[in-house]
Amino acid sequence: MWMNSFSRIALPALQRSISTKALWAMRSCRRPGEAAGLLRICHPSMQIRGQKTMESVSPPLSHHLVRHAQALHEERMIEVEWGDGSCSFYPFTWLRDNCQCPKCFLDSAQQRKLLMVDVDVNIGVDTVEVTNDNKVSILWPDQHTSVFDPVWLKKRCFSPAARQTLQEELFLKEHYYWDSKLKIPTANYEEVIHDDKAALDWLIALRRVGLVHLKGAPKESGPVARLSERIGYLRTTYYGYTWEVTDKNMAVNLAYTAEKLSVHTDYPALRYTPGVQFLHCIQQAAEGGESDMVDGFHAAMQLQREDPEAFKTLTTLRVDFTDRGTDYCDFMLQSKKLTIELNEEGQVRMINCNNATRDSVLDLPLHQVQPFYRAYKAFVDILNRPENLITFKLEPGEIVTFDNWRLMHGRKNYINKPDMIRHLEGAYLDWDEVISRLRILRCAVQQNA
Ligand code: OGA
Ligand code: NM2
Ligand code: ZN
Ligand code: ZN
Repeated sequence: MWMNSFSRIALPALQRSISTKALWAMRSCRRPGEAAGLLRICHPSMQIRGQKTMESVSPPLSHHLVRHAQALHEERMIEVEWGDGSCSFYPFTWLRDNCQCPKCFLDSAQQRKLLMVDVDVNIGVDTVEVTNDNKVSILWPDQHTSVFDPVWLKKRCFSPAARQTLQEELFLKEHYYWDSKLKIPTANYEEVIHDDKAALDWLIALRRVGLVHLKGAPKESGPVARLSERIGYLRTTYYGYTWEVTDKNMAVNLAYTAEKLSVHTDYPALRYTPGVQFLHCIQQAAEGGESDMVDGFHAAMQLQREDPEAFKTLTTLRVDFTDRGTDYCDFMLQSKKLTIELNEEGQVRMINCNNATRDSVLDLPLHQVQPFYRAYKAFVDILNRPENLITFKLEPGEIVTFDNWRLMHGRKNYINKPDMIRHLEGAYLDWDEVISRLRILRCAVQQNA
C-alpha cells in the first residue's frame, strides 16, 4: 500500500509539526524493488511531457542570483536584477503583505498571520539590500524587516510569461483535444495503486486528455472506492457513496435500465457537477452495452466554427435539469445550466448535457424555445459524428476514468443473459481533490528522481 493505515491516520497530526517538504518526502517513500509504472500513451501527435517545478528543477544558478535590488520609490516597487540580466518588479504593498517572518507568517501552516487591517496599502520602503546569502532584505518605515528568498521571489515574478508558466504548473489547464483516432491512454490498476510515478502519469493524462483506461482491476465491487482513497476521498451523491449501474426494477434513473444512453455528462442536476467519474466493469452484457465517448470541448469548438449562432445560443441560454426519487435518501433536485459554459477568456469550461434529466420545465421566453432546440440538435449532430466518437466494449476488470466536465459518454442498449448480467460500479470525485493529489505526486516523484 502507498501509505499504511498508521501513517494515514497520523498524517494530519504530523502535518502540523514537520515541514511540508519533509512530509512530501515521507509520503513518497517507495518500497524497495517496487517498479516505476509506465503509462502507455500513444497518440500520434500527443506527448505527455514531464512536469517541472521551478523549485525542484534548479535552473542555471545565475537565474536565481540577485545581482542588484533597488526601490523605485516613484513606482512603489522593488526592482530585482537577476544574474542573467533579467529583471522582476514587486510592488511594495505586495511585499509587505507577504512578509515571511514569524510575526507575519505561520510557517507550520504556510499561511498568512498578518491582518489586512494592519497593512498600509500606500507603504513606502526605507532601505533595500542584498544579503550575503543572496536574499533581498527590506527595512520598512516602522523598522520591521522582511527577508525574501530569491527562488521564492522569482517564482512569483509578475511578468506575463512567469505568471503563465506558474499557472500552468499549478492548474494544468492545457488540453489535448481528440477525435475518433485517439489511442486511449491506458494504465494498470495495481501500478496506479502502488506506484507514485504510475499514479502521477495517470492523473496527468486524465487532466490533459480527459480519459484514461485502467486495466487489471479485480472483477468485484471495491476498486473505484480504493482508487478514490488513493486520491483522497470521493463525492457522495443521492446515488450513494459508490453506485451500481445495472438493469433495475422501477429504476430511479434511465442509467439503471438496459436502454441506450446518448452521450451525456453526469449529474447536471447538481449545482456543483462532479468533475471526475470512474466506471468499473464487473460484468458485461451478453449483447450490446458498448461505450461511446466524445471530447465535448472539441465538439463545442467545432460547433463554434461551423455554426456560431448555435454556439451563441448554447453558451447563453440556461437549461433546466431535474432529478427526483429515492436512492441513498430521497431527493428533489432542480438546476439551471448552460449547455456549453465558457470561462472569462471565452474558452469552454464545462459541458452540461443530459437528455434524460433535462427538465420539461424550460424557463425560456417563447420565442427562444425553437432556437434552443435547433442549436441543441446541431450540437448533438456534431457529437454523434463517427469521426468524433470512440466506441469500445468494457471488459470485466476495466475501469474508465474520465473528466465529467469535458467528456460526454454514453452506452448502447444491452441484453443480459443469466450468466452475463451487466454490472458496473461507479464513483464521482471533484477536480480539487484530483489535482491536489496530482501536485503532491509530482513533488514526491521529483524528490525521488
Ligand atoms: C451512467 C452511464 C454508462 C454505462 O450510469 O450514467 O453513463 O456504460 N453509464 O452504463
Ligand atoms: N447515476 C449513474 O445525471 C445523471 O442522472 C447521470 C447518474 C445514476 C449515478 C446518472
Ligand atoms: Zn514580517
Ligand atoms: Zn453517465
